[in-house]
Amino acid sequence: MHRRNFLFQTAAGMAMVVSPGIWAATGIKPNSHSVLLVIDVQNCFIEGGTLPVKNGADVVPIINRLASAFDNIVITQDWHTPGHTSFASAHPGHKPFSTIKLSYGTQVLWPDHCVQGTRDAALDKDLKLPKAQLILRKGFHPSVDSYSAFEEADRKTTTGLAAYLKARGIDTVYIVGLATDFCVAWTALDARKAGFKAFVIEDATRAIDLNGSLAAAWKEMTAAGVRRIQSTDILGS
Ligand code: VGL
Ligand code: ZN
Repeated sequence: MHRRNFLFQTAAGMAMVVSPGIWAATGIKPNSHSVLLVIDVQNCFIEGGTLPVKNGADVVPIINRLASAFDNIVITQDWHTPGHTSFASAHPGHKPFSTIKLSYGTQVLWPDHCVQGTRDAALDKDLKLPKAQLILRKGFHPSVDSYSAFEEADRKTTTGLAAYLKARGIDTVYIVGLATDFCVAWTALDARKAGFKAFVIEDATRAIDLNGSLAAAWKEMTAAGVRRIQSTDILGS
């Protein structure tokens, strides 16, 4: 007997094949209202840098491949002043990877990293994103950190990214880069808060994973409606 399949787009842009009783994801299609947000793929977060994320370099070829599926690409750079408040070295007696209370809340203290204008802060040389339309720098206020590409850690100061994306008619963000549990997660959560649909492409991210931070980040992202997908969901296998 002939069985009919119905192919249609969901609100999230995911094509679903529906045959009697079966739902299967067959692909997620970014469109002209989507942006690929490439978070902090910088020397500092890759082997040989000042705050290396394990296997951080692995995301680069995946991101380069994903780029072909997007009309809109935005890159971010963590871009700290020397002596930035997120550096343990700015707080005598405190060690990297410990936490401290600052005026805006609890801050993880990091090794000095991604200092403005240094080679360490430059984008990874193998990242090939000639189509990227904006490079947004964040974390440049000496006394406020900014994991999120949307809003600084004081939860008051905007980077302007939500307004920029909305002015350009973008309603959906696909997030990749470093690190899954810090800048990627905070960006994804703020994207939801600002009203965007948000996908994190898991295999195009790598994590720091400090005291269970990776599991906690996925839990929070999932609860906020962030969709966890793989690059093959977009590119096929
Ligand atoms: C990041 C720690 C400190 C990140 C930035 O890009 O995830 N993590 N600064
Ligand atoms: Zn930083």
